[in-house]
Amino acid sequence: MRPNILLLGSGWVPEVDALLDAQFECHRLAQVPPAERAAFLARVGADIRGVFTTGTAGIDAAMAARLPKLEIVAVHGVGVDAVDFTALAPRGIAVTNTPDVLTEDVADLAVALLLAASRRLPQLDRYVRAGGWEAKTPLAPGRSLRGKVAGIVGLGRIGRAVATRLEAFSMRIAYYQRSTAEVSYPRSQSLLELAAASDFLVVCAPGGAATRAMIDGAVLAALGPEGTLVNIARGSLVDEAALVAALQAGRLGAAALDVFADEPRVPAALRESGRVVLTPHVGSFTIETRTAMGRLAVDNLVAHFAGRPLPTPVVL
Ligand code: 8YV
Repeated sequence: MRPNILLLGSGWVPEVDALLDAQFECHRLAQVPPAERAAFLARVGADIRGVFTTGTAGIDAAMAARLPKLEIVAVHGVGVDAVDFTALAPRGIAVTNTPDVLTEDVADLAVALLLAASRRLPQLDRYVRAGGWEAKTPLAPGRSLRGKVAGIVGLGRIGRAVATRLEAFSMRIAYYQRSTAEVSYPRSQSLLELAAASDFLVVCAPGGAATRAMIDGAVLAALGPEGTLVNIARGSLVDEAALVAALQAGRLGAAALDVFADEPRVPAALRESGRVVLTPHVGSFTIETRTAMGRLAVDNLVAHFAGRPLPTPVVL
């Protein structure tokens, strides 16, 4: 009898669905109309032994409670902040994620956002489309990167990959995180100190209770009217109301954001702002990386049910 798997969220490539269907009895919650989900879970919940979920969907305590035979949660993503470990750990439920395979593409998007904000690519694109060039409408210049300070918040795998790329633009790198990393970049004593020293603050730290709203009004004010916030991590790290207020008051220069507090909802004030670049949480969204993430998540499930060691367990 093939193990029953519950799939939460969406966003993996079709090849991954095929891999899952080849190994497991798959139950896809996203394909069930919202009004019918409770009945669906009441019907299949007791048979579910594995969950395949995304970094943003995760699994909460209420869902875990409906799955009494749950043994493993495979997260298609590196971030596990949406997984309720307090509900899973006492039951001995394993959690896996997909580190490393997405590092380079997420770092690429951070740099793309930083460049888009500094060189004002969305504004320039709109300018050309709207005929501003032919009409000789005045145009504001961008800002160069050379010699500027990129402050990296969280120098983990992705933070380091971002730093390496930005060094190639002759930027100066600084960072802040609680522990000191074995790198030659200077570590600021506090997030506030890093923001004050930075022209671009690039948020790469994990989400979760420890980092919630750490980018607050004071940090944004320290980054300043010529500073730019780049966030490719989690929306929860930023106090979004404070961000909107800082942009509106001109206390912050610009923001380039791939992640938001309440995805997929983006505050109207951000959507209407001329100082922001917005993307819909797509750091890992390339065919290559999403295929690699999906395969790794499936490999974890297969290893678990074959009694083999998990390729990428999350160890807290
Ligand atoms: C995806 C992510 O949005 O890896 C993460 O933590 O946020 C992303 O790669 C998501 O997990 C895709 O399923």
